This record gives sequence, C-alpha cells and structure tokens, in this order.
Amino acid sequence: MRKHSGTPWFPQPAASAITPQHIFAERRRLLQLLAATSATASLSPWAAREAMAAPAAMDKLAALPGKASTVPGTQLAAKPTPWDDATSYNNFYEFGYDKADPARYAPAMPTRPWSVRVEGLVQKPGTWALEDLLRLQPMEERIYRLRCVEGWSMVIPWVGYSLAALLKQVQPLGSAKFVEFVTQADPEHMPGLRRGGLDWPYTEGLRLDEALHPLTLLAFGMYGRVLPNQNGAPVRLVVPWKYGFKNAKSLVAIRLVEHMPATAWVKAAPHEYGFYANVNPGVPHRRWSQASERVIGQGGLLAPKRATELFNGYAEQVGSLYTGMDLKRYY
Ligand SMILES: Nc1nc2c(c(=O)[nH]1)N[C@H]1C(S)=C(S)[C@@H](COP(=O)(O)O)O[C@H]1N2
Ligand SMILES: [Mo]
Repeated sequence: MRKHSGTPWFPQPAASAITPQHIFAERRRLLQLLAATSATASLSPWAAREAMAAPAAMDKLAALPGKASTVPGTQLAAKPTPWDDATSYNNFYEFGYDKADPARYAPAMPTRPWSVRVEGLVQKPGTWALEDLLRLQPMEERIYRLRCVEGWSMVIPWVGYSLAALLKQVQPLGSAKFVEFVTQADPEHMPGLRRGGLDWPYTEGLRLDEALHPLTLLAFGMYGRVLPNQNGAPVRLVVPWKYGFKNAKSLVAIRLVEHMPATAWVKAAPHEYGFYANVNPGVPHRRWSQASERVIGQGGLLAPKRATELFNGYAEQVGSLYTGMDLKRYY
C-alpha cells in the first residue's frame, strides 16, 4: 500500500492550474452546495456571466469629504483602484454571487432612513440615527488596501472614523470581550437572500481590542463620496489587516458580547474561514495559496501578482495584538 503522505487519492488540479477563475468558481460552488433552497436557482458560470450593469455614476452620489487621517498606517502610498472597478467588482452576497450582481441590484436598496442599534454589554445602549453617526466625529480619509480571501486586492480611499469613537460613547462594560456586527437583510431588495448559502443576516465579529484599534474604521464614504450601495451604504466596517469578508457592509447593529460570536463564514465553512481571518501569506486557505494576490484594475488576469504581506502590510500597527498566538491555528 502507498504510504499516507497527506496527498489526497482523488485527482487534484496542479497548483499551476489554479487560476483566479478557479478560486471564484470554487467559492461560489461552495455557496451553491450550502444553499438549502437552491433547487430552482441556476447561476451562470463566472466566465460566462452577462455583461455588467453600469455602476451608478460617481457624480450622482453626495460628496463626503474627509481630512487626511493622521492615524499611523492610514495613508497607504499606492495608487487607488479605479472607481469603476471598485464599484462594479464586488462581494455582497445578499445581492447575488456574481461579482456584477451587487452593482446591478444594490442601487435599489433604500438606505434612508437608516439607524444602527448599539446594544449588549454597554452602559449606554441605544439606536443611532445615521445623521447622528455622521456628525459624531470629523470625517477622515484613509487609504487602505482591501485583501479578499479569494486572492485579489484593491486600494480604496475610504471616508469615516475609528469605530473606537462610537464604542467609547456607549461605554463597554468590563464583561464585554467581543463585538458582533449585524448587517441588513432586506428580502424585498436583496435577491441573494432567497438562495441561502450563508445564514442571513450576514454577521461578523471582532475581539474588543481589535474593534478598539484605531485602524478599525467605520466607513460612510469612499473617493470623497458617500458609499455606493454595492460597497456597503450607508455604513460599513473596514478592518484593513483582515481578509475582506470581515468588513461587514450595511450595518444595522453593533453588539457587545462576552463570548466569541459565530460569524456568517465560520458557520458556513469552519474549516476554511476562521474568526480571526488575519491576512497571512504563510497560512494558505485549504484550497489555495494566500502567498500572492491579483491587484484589481491593474492589467487584468495576466498582470504580475503582488506578494501578499503579513497582516496585509499593517504588522507594525497590529502585530502586538497577536503576540504569542499561533496564527496557523487561529486562522
Ligand atoms: N453584508 C455583507 N458584507 C460583506 C460581504 C457580504 O457578502 N455581505 N462580503 C465581504 C467580502 S467577501 C469582501 S471581499 C468585501 C468587499 O468589499 P467591496 O465590495 O467594497 O470591495 O465586503 C465584505 N462585506
Ligand atoms: Mo472577500
């Protein structure tokens, strides 16, 4: 008998055959498999999808300027992704699994009136009207790299302020150890909810010290405008040292809790997606490497890739949060 070497007996594509299309198709296939109610849903293959709907024009969105942030690490010296790419190539599964679905369907989602409940283990629970959140702190512009777990990245000038500013207002109790984020689930406007796959509403979570880190951003805008709906209007999370799926879009509740919350991706595929999800080129996804990434908006699929950085390049700012932690075990 062949000695067990860790190599599966079933046919596997060679590493060199794994292309971005494979990865997107694989992740979407997983979602389809997970979808209990998908009997009637037929999804077009990634490569053969319909032409994308035109993204909402930038000048239709209200201006939301921000002063260049002085928080260390917030002014990445890299060329921002073109607006058209950042607003037409999206993951927002509530609107569908194709990268073009959010731009096609999200613009019809109402984002006013909007409010965010801040609840759980806090001195001052309450419901925050969007208008009050918008004036809680001066808006800052922060240029971050967003690294999707699928192996691509974008550079986006966000507008917002540190989540810590809001958390300080509500005064977390000593028993609060984690923060759970709950997002919009609006069946009338989100066709993806009918397909199952993820457990809606999409939820995410952070350890309290991660949530309080100054780099953790509550974002209301990008490129000097309010957020387009497909990018998470009217308010979303951006945690730049973690994989993109941690950046919950269209937030409706922020909940301080004692125990590590379940999150949408961990519930769907716990062997593939972890709670921490720190960007790490040394810890591969179970089905693909995370060592490099395709930069969206720069030369397409054939352009050379960039090397992925530990903590997405923010190790200097956030490395100390994970001192002594086994990053392979806590992926
Ligand atoms: N509510 C919600 N938030 C979400 C997602 C989602 O499907 N639903 N997808 C995540 C993933 S996988 C990524 S990579 C980022 C993409 O953000 P962007 O479209 O603004 O680049 O949003 C994250 N936030
Ligand atoms: Mo992602």
